[in-house]
Amino acid sequence: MTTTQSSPIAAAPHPPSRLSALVAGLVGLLSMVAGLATGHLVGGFISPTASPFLAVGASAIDLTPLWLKDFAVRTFGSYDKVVLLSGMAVVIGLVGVVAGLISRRSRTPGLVLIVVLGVVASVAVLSRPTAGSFDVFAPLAALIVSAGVFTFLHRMAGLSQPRAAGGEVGVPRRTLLAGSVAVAAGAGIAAAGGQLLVGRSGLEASRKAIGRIVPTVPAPPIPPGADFAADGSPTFITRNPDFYRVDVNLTLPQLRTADWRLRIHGMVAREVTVNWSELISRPLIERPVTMTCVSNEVGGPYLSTANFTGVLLADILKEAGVARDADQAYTTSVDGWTCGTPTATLLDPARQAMLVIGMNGEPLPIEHGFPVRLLVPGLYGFVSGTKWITDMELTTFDAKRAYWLERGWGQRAPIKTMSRIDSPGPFERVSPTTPITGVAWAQTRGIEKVEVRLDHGQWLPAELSTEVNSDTWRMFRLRGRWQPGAHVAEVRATDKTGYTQTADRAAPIPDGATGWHSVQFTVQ
Ligand SMILES: Nc1nc2c(c(=O)[nH]1)N[C@H]1C(S)=C(S)[C@@H](COP(=O)(O)O)O[C@H]1N2
Ligand SMILES: [Mo]
Repeated sequence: MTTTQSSPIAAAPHPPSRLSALVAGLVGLLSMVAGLATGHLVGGFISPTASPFLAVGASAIDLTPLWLKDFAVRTFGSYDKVVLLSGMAVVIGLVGVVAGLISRRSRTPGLVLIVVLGVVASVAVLSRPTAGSFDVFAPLAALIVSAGVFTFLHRMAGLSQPRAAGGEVGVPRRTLLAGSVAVAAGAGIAAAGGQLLVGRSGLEASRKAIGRIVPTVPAPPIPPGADFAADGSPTFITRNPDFYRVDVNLTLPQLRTADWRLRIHGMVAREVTVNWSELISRPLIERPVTMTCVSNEVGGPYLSTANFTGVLLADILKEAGVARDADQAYTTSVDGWTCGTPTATLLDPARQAMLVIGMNGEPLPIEHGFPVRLLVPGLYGFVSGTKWITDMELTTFDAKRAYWLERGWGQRAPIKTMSRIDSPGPFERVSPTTPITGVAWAQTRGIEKVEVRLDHGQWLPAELSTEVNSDTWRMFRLRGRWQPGAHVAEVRATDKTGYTQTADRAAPIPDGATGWHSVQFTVQ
């Protein structure tokens, strides 16, 4: 009865004998891994550079001589960082094994080594250029967990050793093994969790680090008469969170400014590669542009307007020297999505195609293509709006087929002259004096006239909002006194070439919907 041990660890009667090298090494390795994983997780919550693992890696990069960096980039290409981090993991793992091996009799030497490493990691974290004082909690957590796990596993390992004297074992080997597996699993979960958080916040940090986008040539202020939002039209500028979003992505590409490059190659006289700092050192033009998706149904929501800031693409293409017969600019985003744009459109100075870095004064939101996207006024997004753009090949339409062309959509897709009623909404009950408002668009041509008719009667010219430029939408408003009862309102726009939008209904596929938008409503 009295020999029953409820807590074998606390009741160990003798100091443990020497640990086997294998067990000691494993104890050291696991405590190191547990500490680093914890530090990575805590760092994920604070800031990516607080992760002791990443901070040590970043310091290693800073301390690497240029020739070695060049060698790494040449040898490993874009995997250079993966190679660095894997190498570091191996070295740190080996140091952990050493911590175990020097502690086969007593825990003290291993604990001293762990504390020294904790101090080194803290120094690395705090010496990062963007370090905040909270960052030190990550290496501190790493140190505490590492020392704790080391103490715990070392004690358990000691108790599981056969006694020199009697060969009696305090803790079954199974228990030690289970403890080790639990530590390894916990470390794996913590590291993965940290990686998730770091991935996200690292990107946000890269975006935040840009600050406000200051254009060299700011857009003129938007005139107060540019919308009839008070009467139910959209606001002239769409707020970034409200801007429509269309892409094929389940998860968003994680591309930092420091890692961004655009390679312009193919049928060019000189291949050009632009990186982030080169791009933003060029003149930055700000312009409001209305983007539209080809999949927008008549009356649909897939169009929005923002003040975009970017670099004029025609200038960069001139530097590259595009071959005369290269009729297609075939662009690819970092995740492999492709897009074909007529080269002539990109080279047309009047078109002002841009490599966009800013949207409404902010760095491009991640879901809209951070850090850089293509924007070509007047073309539907699927043939012009490459987000997360990293590659542009000058080629021909015969030679290469882009993502949506392969799936049945058109090859050339200029935005069609269209209009939409926003207020009254479908089947809304309104007062007799509620104005009929909405939006019309014919990017590059501009809107000349919008007409509304009620119950298939006379077309009535609507009032137009102040024009901002021909690449943006224009709001309309028709005031009147409507009879009580049910009505149907229809709208049609005429652009500045004199073309009036057709009543013929066409589906969005292959190159954009046509037809008049109509709304039924009731006057009370
Ligand atoms: N990389 C990438 N870029 C893309 C797409 C995409 O799926 N992937 N979709 C395109 C389409 S169809 C449109 S309409 C616009 C939409 O841009 P937005 O989401 O910023 O409004 O992006 C274009 N650029
Ligand atoms: Mo689109």
